[in-house]
Amino acid sequence: MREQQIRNMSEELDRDGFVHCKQVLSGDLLALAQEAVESNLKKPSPMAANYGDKTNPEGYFFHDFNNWRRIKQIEALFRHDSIVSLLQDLTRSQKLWFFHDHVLVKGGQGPGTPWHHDRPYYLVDGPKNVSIWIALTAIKKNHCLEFLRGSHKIAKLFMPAKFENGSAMESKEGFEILNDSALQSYATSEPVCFEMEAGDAVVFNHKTIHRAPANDSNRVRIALSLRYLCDGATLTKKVVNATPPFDRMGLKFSEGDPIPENWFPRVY
Ligand SMILES: O=C(O)CCC(=O)C(=O)O
Repeated sequence: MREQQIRNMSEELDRDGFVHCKQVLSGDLLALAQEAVESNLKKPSPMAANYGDKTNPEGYFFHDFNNWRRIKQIEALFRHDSIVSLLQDLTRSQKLWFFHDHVLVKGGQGPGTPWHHDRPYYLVDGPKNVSIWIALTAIKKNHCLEFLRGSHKIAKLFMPAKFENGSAMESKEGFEILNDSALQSYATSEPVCFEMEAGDAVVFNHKTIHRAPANDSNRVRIALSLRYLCDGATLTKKVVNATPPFDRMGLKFSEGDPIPENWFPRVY
């Protein structure tokens, strides 16, 4: 029964570019993830940012990245068998590396996140790379991530959008602008979103186009996204302002190099 369900979910991820996974974390593991975020909020890294609307002091959108080396709860989570084996089953990848963690906390009237896909923000490429975006609070369908079905199969790179105002970053050869008409032509169906309980997750391909609406509820929306690399992953310079900026942190590489495990640990 469970095997069949996982097989269906894996097919869904392959076909649609995303899949909703119920109760990935519960009990002590959910508490561990909540502790990790609290610890991050108390001691943000120099890369942390708040993309809140400056005219609205109530609204904020806190981000921070790549804190697993100093926040041990994050490392315990990304190596935990319940997450690793789920991703192994869903991606059917023979290898899995950890890329980075991303804490996202949206409170008050925290702003929406523009349509984008993650690949152009990352200096890694690969057909199966995924993020597991875990809700650490219950999130209503109208405040959760929304996905364009099948958009991971569009063979294009879209210019990253600035999270603070939704505008496209600089222009760069090889990257297209994801404006309304492009979105209309690529959306084969209505965007898909999910009602999430704390501990539910959505696993999505780094190439899947997604966005999130503003948090106009009176509840803080807390998520921890763990980003992984799968079979076929390589380093790439086809990136705009890499996030996290591993190149500016000292990672030297040539196009197509294999994944350096001293930067991105292998988890199986
Ligand atoms: O949480 C959000 O609002 C956006 C998150 C996102 O785009 C991502 O995790 O890739």
